[in-house]
Amino acid sequence: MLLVALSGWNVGQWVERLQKKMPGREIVALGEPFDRRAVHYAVSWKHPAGSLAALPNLSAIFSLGAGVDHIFNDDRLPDVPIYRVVDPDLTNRMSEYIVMHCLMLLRQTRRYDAQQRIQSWDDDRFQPAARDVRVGIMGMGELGQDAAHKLKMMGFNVAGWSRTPKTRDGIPSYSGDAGLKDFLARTDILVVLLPLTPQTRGIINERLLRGLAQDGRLGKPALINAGRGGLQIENDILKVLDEGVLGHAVLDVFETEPLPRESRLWSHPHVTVTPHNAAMSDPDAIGALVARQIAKLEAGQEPDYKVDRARAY
Ligand code: NDP
Ligand code: OXD
Repeated sequence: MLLVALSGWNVGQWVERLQKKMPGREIVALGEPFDRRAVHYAVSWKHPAGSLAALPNLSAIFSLGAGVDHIFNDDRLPDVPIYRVVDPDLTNRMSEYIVMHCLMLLRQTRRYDAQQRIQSWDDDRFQPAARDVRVGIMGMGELGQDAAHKLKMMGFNVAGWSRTPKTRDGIPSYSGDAGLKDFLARTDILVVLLPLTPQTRGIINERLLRGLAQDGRLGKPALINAGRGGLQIENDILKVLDEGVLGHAVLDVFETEPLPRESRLWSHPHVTVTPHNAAMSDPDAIGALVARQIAKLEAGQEPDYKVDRARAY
């Protein structure tokens, strides 16, 4: 039996799509009556803490997202392997978001939108070339590397920062604490695609943002965070925006989600907010992934994309 343990997403839709991908398998949603001994697998998106405990035959948990911080929030998490989403559907969605916002920053679309509203262009029509804009990606994993590759194809001058060095596509790689200062100093658009772990919590803070390049072709540096809200200190972002140290922030994720009505981020002229949907998990694509992963397990093979509990991602 597969237990569907979700909060905040449409449970009925997930059960229906998972059932289509795994006809014949018994699937139950949390909240329905079920025999706890019959559960062998669970899929989770922000499952309520403790809801996966006391399942004596549970052998694997599948995160329905790429991130797994939502799973580690459970202080009664059973000690079984956890697998996460790595899937071209989700990866493409994220790269669309990152490329789109880098291009919007490059081509200053918000400035022209504002000018359209007052029916008057200013005299400054010059647009910098993508090759003169330095994008720095924090988190060069599945999502960061794909975004880096696609941004490079668009002509941007791309580099990455990660825990361990990378050698792909000739993209300059910076790593660890030792590489951070130089990475920030060459970055005009900072793209954050890190997982939320004890090491990365609060990493997007005033000190880090003050380290971004101030000599770039966009005038002021910009931030795009599509990783997790816990990576950022929102008061610090607002402070450096107000001071003009940061030119613009594009935020898909927030310290508290949904973004509270009273947050200044909603109305700040240099902030763009989106509702944590940079790369939604599509039930068809991710349902098919879960079905493949369970088939592997039942064929005696190790499923892909196992989460390292010690690293927490
Ligand atoms: P991966 O695990 O593939 O990549 C994580 C990257 O972060 C790796 O390059 C890793 O370094 C780096 N990293 C982790 N910890 C550190 C650290 N302490 N210092 C420096 N680098 C570090 O994850 P994905 O690319 O698949 O996903 C990234 C995140 O994107 C997810 O965890 C999730 O939070 C977020 N996400 C957001 C979505 C949205 O809609 N907004 C949708 C999907 C995901 P190394 O390679 O050296 O291990
Ligand atoms: C994910 C997300 O982690 O959607 O996949 O945030």
